[in-house]
Amino acid sequence: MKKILVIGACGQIGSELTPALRNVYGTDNVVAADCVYPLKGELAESGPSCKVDATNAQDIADAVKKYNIDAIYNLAAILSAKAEANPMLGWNVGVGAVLNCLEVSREMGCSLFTPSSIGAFGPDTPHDMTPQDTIQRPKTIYGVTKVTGELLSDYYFKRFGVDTRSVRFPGLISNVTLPGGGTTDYAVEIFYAAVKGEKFVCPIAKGTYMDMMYMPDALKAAIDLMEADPAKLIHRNSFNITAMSFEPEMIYNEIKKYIPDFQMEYKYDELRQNIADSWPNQMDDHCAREEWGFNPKYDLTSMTIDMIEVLKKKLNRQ
Ligand code: AKB
Repeated sequence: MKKILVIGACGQIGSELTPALRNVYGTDNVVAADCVYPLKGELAESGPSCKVDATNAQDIADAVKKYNIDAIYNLAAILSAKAEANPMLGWNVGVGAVLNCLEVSREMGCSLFTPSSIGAFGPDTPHDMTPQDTIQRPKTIYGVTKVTGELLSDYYFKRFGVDTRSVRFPGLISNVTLPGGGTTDYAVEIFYAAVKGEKFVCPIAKGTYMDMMYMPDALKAAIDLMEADPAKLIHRNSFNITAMSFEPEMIYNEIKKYIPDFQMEYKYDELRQNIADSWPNQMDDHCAREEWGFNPKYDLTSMTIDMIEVLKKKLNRQ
């Protein structure tokens, strides 16, 4: 059985990917690691955990050695808007951590999953049906780190044979851990406001389309890609994947079907709006579908129903 290290286990993706991996590979085979230690609650109680600061290569190497790890999911990230406010931090985590994981993987024989993002594209990229292989000239430090991570990961695969794989995640909508510092965060925050009965102030302008995905589909994608037959992978770093594309008015109207009193006003945030305008409206993800069977389950309607149901329970708003 694979032994897996999840770095950034307490974040938006890690807090759900770790239990999902434990379900597949067994609790003892999935080590939850984060720079904030000790871990608390379910993550700490349901399996092994340790401290890993991904900007410190020795931390990663020690964990790999101690737990006999053969696959790493590196989820350490500073999201787009937050990285723009602190570019050095964005670079150190976005590239430093990736390079550390690549080196440890090379030396210790691990496979490595590192998420890329729609942020790896920029204003010169075709915005509609954004191709898998196309212009990548992002104007954010987050995007620069994502493109660098993609290139380094392909380099380590070709040069050293490290089994690196990655997806370009769209905005991820989830109900366990809030994102924070991202451009697509509004699509999570809008649900919390609606379920709490609060008016939502939308930081993204009407008509701004971005790719999105519900977390269960993102988790399945990450696990499926790492299980995919390497002989079938033409691409590796990174695959376009998307489940839906919408603009704020569409998600607002969908939520209103179930919470009719819900209100939203627009007050756009210049930084986030500029970033959103530079990202694709909708990516073409046929390579992921053909090469490893990517096939998301949730669309805007089914995600909205599930999000509202789960958040009503979580926030005691039955
Ligand atoms: C962000 O908005 O920064 C992230 C992303 C799309 O990579 N959610």
